[in-house]
Amino acid sequence: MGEKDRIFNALGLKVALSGASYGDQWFAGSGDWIEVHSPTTGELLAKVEQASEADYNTVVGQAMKAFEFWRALPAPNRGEIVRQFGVALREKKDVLGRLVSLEMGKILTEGLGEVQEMIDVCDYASGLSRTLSGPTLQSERPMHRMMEQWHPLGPIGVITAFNFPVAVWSWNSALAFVCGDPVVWKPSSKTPLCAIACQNIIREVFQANGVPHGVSCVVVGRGSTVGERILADSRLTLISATGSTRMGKRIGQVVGARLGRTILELGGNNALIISDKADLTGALASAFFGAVGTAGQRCTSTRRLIIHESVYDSFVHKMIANYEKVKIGDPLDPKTLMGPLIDEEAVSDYQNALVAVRQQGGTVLYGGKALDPPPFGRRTFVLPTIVEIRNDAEIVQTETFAPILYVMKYRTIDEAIALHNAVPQGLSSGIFTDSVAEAEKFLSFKGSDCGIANVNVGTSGAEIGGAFGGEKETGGGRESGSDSWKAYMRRQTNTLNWGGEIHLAQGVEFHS
Ligand code: UN1
Repeated sequence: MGEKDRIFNALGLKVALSGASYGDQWFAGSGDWIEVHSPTTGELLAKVEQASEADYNTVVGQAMKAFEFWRALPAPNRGEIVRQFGVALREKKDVLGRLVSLEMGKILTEGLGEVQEMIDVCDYASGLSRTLSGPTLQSERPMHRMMEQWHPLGPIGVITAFNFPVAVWSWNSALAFVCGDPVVWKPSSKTPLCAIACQNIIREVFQANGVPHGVSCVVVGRGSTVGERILADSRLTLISATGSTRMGKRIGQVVGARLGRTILELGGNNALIISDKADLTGALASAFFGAVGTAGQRCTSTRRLIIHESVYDSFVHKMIANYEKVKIGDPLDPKTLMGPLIDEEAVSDYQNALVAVRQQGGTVLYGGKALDPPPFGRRTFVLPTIVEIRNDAEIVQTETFAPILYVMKYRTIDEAIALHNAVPQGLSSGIFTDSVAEAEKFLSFKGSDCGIANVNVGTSGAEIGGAFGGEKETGGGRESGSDSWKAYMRRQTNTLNWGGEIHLAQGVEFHS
């Protein structure tokens, strides 16, 4: 049995699949199939029949029904079921990590790391299920008490991108599940197999615990039909979406028009400042992983290096030496450091960005082209690329989801921070420095304007315990750790009078 068959068997996948599920059988009746090809070899992995609008309605109807049961189950019981999901993921870690590599193209250690993020967030959410707490507050009225409670919201919509085809769903759903919300998941049409596999794992756990169908739902479907339906559907109180800024603006408009809530985690344009006062060995390793890891297809990928002029030449030289050694090929081969881009469209984006680079005064220092001869005869493999260019070039201001790193010089730390912040996006950032003053300035209100700001740590590979998300065109949403759970619940402020006498707040007197 080949590797693909072994993965498929272990995860309940077949060559022809249906793309809609509320936990019972898979179904879909659109007659509209998508073909899923390996980004590495081009092999047809499977065909998936997408959900029609009617299928979508069936799924959301089930989610609405399931909410009645799910919200009544005590949160620690919900947490216990999410804990069991984490156990199931531990058992399937290897095979699910391999599926991520097979379908999405990231190297195996990163595929496994992605499943580890799922396990970590299950542990986190299960602990959290006992502490979804609100404060008690002091009332100005005698013998009154105030407090806050958090209640489940209802079914929520989760829209995810191809680049983290399993982890981002789990950050949202592990939290949503302990908070009492069913989840309707629309995965990227580029990676539906990962979604189907995740649903197969969780539905077994749910069935073993007597959870009714509808708490975990998947709809593989077109953005123009199912996607738009999700955005406009007022039964889904919250839409949590990961993807491009362009997509996020559309979601913000449509969901905003119905006064629904959103958690948006959109494009990044993440920079690392490399100070002359830094441990340059650590800086090099972090910049290299940030820029080349996942073939530059993380929203946290390092896209810009802002390097002190006194160390610029030697640092860039060492980066190039590292780039020259990158082994590009099959992501499931343990010797490979960089797999393919997701598809040929992504390669066109990479190539178009390089045309723009040349038109806008940039110089390609390394890479800049597709691999020749192409591994497996495929157009999806490109060289990781280093470009010297000005920060204000238009192409540097936009996120290209490819391994292109822009390098530039600075003189003073204030100039570095100004360059750092002079982009429309605000997800992740870092500075390498051993100077306390520089580090503190970078983390201060005058420093990085991003949702994530690190010292002597790269821009990508955040842990699940922190709130994840960013500012400006990144959309402002937060997922995963810290108090991100609050977005998945509704807050209720309570005032209780235990003294019997009616007192009006603000000293108002009102008698007949
Ligand atoms: C994403 O690219 O959408 O911080 C998520 C990281 C990962 C998550 C990335 N933990 O790079």
